[in-house]
Amino acid sequence: TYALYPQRNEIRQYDSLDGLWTFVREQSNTNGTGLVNQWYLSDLSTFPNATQIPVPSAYNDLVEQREWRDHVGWVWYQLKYTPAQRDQGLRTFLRFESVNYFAMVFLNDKNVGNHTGGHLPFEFEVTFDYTKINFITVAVNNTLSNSTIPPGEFQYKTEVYTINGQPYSVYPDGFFEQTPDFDFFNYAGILRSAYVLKLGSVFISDVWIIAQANGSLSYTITLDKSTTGLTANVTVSSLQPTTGTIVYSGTGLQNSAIVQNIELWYPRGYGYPSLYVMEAKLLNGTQVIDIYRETFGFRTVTWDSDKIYINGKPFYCHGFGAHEDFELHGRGYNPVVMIKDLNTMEWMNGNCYRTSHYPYSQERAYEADRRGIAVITETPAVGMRLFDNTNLALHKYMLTEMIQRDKNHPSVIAWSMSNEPQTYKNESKAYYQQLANVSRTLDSTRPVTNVLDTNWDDDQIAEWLDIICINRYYGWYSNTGYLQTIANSYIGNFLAWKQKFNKPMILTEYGAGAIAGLTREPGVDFTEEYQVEVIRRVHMALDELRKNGTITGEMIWNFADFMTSQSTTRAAGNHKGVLTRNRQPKMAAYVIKDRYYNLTVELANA
Ligand code: E9O
Repeated sequence: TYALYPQRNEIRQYDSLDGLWTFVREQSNTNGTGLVNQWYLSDLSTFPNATQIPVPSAYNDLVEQREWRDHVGWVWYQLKYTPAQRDQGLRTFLRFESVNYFAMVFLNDKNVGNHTGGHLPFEFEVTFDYTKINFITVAVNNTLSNSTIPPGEFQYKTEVYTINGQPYSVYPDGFFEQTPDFDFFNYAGILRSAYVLKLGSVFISDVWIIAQANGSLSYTITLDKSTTGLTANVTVSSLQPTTGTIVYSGTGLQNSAIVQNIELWYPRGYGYPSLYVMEAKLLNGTQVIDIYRETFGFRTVTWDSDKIYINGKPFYCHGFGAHEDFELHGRGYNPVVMIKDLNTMEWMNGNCYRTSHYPYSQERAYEADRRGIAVITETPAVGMRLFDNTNLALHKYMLTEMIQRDKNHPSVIAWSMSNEPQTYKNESKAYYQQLANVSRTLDSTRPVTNVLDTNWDDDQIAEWLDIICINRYYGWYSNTGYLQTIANSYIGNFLAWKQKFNKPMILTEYGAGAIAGLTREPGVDFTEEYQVEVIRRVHMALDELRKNGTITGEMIWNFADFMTSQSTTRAAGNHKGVLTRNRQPKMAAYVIKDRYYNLTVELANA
């Protein structure tokens, strides 16, 4: 699989496959009726239950039927695609930015490839038939189990009474419950854009750029197949704030240099997020056979036992845990929502976010680069509880795909291996040691972290981490209603972690649920006042922990309300957002905005 974000230029072309696809839903939890009957051989639009569903989008919230929203199992997408005659002779690939969860891709009568896991891209080389309309069919299965990442419980249920000698069955035949082991709705389908990539017989399959604050630049260009006699012309020029000043030019598929007079990439508040673009021209003799242009920035992330540093300056991140989540399209990519989200983060003076709990779209990563927002990028692993070799192999694969995809983004300051795994279990120790090694082997320039909800005295993996990220909910999940206990609970807990591990720490989640408009004085849980009171108390603790060097960042949970599966603790979703699901502020948003403003000013003057 290839890592580069699709690009159109003088050489490279692609067709977008976004738009309406024919869509057929199998009944929940069938054993693949469509596969057995080879639905990919049929024109699915002729099926009586066929409809159209937009790509990109989750399908769950687009139809007014419970069975649609709560569907578990196979759905089928199909698109008719007529390749252009002039493209014969090019190599073609079907590329998907995110299909959740398991995807089988067919072109006409062939299964061209399968992919496991949402939120990371994949592509398969295909051969179109240039004499006819081609059928692109994608079968998607969203079933979660012990061996999916993220995991879920799948359970058949029966309960039979004997009444007057007759069996009386509570549940309908075949009844099952699917419960995700995580607190967000398992939105499914083709969640991000799809493409037909059109490339030459040899092409650039990867560009890996390492650019540090001292001006050191090294790059490696990988070709899709090993070929002798090809070389590359590489130039690096400024992109923002100035455009077009060439700072480096060289040749070869691999090279390194010290580049003079560069401007560094800084997160907002600390400096300007200067960007450069590397243009790689692949040459066969004098003929240019491929071009790829990748943005990047010169910056260095380091850390000691207390802090993260960006370009040698201590960096304190103040931002958000978030979700890609919105009405109607669920987790489907939408540039409108993405831009509104990033603008609102900036309005609240945030300087960072974590891609909880899966890698966000690449479009967002490029925007974070441009805006100077620091990002902790997280794999799709949330709720891990089973640390066996099957999961380890898949988890390594996902971590690798993620790092390969996002390695060139200066905004990415750390890799998070997972969120809240059950790392009080002994088996987690060896498992995470191996994962941390994968991260460091692939990318030695960024710290590796994991978001923990264990405690300092039972956690098994903190020793493998460069930065310890912790989620804590004093005053919400514990000591509910007892505001006076909050500050000391945080301070005591963080000092205990620090004493044991002596590593930089970030509070990656804290907060309280509030239903927008529900108010009461004095506040009680789920009112806007209570949310404000809790986070003010947490901020008192954070100020102390920040000033004494215990923590290097804070992120409130959550940026906005988001959808979850149904539970008695969730009222049409999780309401810990400081914004509503429609991105309108609750009272808490103004508290965060003020705090992050003050932090921005204080840190800039530090
Ligand atoms: C993960 C996030 O996806 N952390 C959860 C968030 C939440 O709001 C969820 O949305 O529930 C918090 C986990 C807190 C664990 C502490 C439980 C203590 C029980 C007494």
